[in-house]
Amino acid sequence: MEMTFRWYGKGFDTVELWQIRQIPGVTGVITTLYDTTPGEVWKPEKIRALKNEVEEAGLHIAGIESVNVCDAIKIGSPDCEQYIDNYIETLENLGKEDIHLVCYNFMPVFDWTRTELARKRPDGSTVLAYTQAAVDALDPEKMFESIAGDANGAILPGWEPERMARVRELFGMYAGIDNEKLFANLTHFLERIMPVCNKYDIKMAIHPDDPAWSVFGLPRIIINQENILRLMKAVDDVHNGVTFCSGSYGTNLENDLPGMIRALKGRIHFAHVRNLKFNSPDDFEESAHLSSDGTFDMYEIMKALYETGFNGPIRPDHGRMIWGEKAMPGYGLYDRALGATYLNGLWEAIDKAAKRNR
Ligand code: DNO
Repeated sequence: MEMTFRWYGKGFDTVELWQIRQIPGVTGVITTLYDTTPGEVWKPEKIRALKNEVEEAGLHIAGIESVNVCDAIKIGSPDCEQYIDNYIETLENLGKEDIHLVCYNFMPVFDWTRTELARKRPDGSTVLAYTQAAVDALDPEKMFESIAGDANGAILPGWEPERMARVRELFGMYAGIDNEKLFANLTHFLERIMPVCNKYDIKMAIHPDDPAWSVFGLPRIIINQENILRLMKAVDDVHNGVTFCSGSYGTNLENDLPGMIRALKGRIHFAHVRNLKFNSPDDFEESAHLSSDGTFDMYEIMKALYETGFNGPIRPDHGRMIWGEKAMPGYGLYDRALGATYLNGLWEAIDKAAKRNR
């Protein structure tokens, strides 16, 4: 595996590349062109400039998170073929720049959903949190305002203000789309892009829906082992793969995370590893990465990745806001750096133990 760190790009991220470079063991960044809108073709010059900037800082681009899929493709509206062509062109431009991993999601309207961006924990840190009761009480159109208010001025990934201004319209567009239709549109999209992925060896890695169930009555499909395996079989090409996000699949306590990793052997191309602390099955908060701070056994998660021969990038995921840092919620420097260090420690121990027992 390679330890990496998400970076939103200069001007969007409070963290700088030179700081990432100083986190022990981190060699790559997971980045994006944050100022592109879903559906737009990524220009070769912009990709090249981003790549140069990262390389000048002594790092490399380990993957893109995300090339967002626009709603037309998810809905399968008449203009979707044109948008798929645009996506293919973006992939081609990335492939030509030697970029071989793309994370994306297929969640309608909202990307990940949290109800609090700054819940205070007993140690004074603040974290993102989710309570089902809060979602049930909220009008979806108010969701954006309630999220934006706490965002420290940052634009959150997947919550672009231009899209959120059209929330009512977006809901209307998804009116006839149920889980099966969404699944069929996803399969169609993957079938169309597989040739370019094969040509440039680009591994597509679908990010799970977060939380892993339907919110506001919208369809959601990438939520459990059964559905993700169904998708792997439906387009049975190694370039159709998975972002294994422990914090997203883990929102549903019925998901056996190490078991899922084993079942997906060979198809996980990217891993987001973080912990959650459940106060009840309907209320969780994003704790520190350490096993004892949350509900998941992080050792077992890392061990399952190790034992299945995972060799893609891992990144620590959302961190707590600590030490007075002001940053995009979940994406400060300090706690994610602690997360990376902890995950590296687990990996080293697992690796050494495995080699000794051989
Ligand atoms: C949240 C992230 C997601 C993720 C996308 C992938 O912080 O994990 O926004 O990047 O869903 O497309």
